[in-house]
Amino acid sequence: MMRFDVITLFPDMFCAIKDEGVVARGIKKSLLEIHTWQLRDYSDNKYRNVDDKPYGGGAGMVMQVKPIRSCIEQIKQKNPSSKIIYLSPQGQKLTHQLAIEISKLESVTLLCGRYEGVDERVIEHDVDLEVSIGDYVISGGELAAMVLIDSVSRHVPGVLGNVESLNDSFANGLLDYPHYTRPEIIDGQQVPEVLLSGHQANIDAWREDQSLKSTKKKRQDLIKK
Ligand code: 4FN
Repeated sequence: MMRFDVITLFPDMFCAIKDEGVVARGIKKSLLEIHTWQLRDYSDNKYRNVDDKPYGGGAGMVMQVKPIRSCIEQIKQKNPSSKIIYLSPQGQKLTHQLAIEISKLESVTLLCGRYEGVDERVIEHDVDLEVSIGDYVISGGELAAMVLIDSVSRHVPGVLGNVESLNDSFANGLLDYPHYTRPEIIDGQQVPEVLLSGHQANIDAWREDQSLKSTKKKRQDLIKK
């Protein structure tokens, strides 16, 4: 059983993964738990603010230490060993390998940034690991947290069905081979002959070759030295 706690200003966004798909099935099978925490509940004022102006001036607002620390403290009361991960552009890039590593943890707390992000003292004192999903601007850490939860959950034993796990094509670090389904011909486009041959060894060899060719052509960077 793997447990995710998520600290966010937008807990409702997480119904996108809680209600549908692989993660939802993992929850139904009691292999995963996702708990969201509304950061505003840990505000210390009646307006429920959790942000303030940046020291040194400049645009935007910064998420304050106090509400985040109070929320983490509450989460750690039940799960003292939970690793705190801050989703941020400064983080270590999320890869297949890192997803596997994170899936070995029993309990993970994901901190989602908004505005200009969190006060640096949270990162220094409270965060165990910073993770980034890629180099582009996004408006909040929530989508990144959902990407992480999805990619990590797939590696929790039992979450994927047998069929899905067999098709974990990235296991060899290469791009997938092309896929075809019925009909055999559509608008003059044919399914490659070998896939209809019933000769499994030939099919496997063809797919391996297609994977390698596609990776060399489209993603040279994925080819191991
Ligand atoms: N993003 C860049 C440079 C400067 C700012 C950003 C940016 C959300 C709170 C962070 C972004 C990307 C990948 C979280 C981006 C991620 C975020 C992520 C993220 C609101 C502050 C912010 C150089 C990457 C283009 C906004 C680069 N993975 N700031 O997006 O949280 O996890």
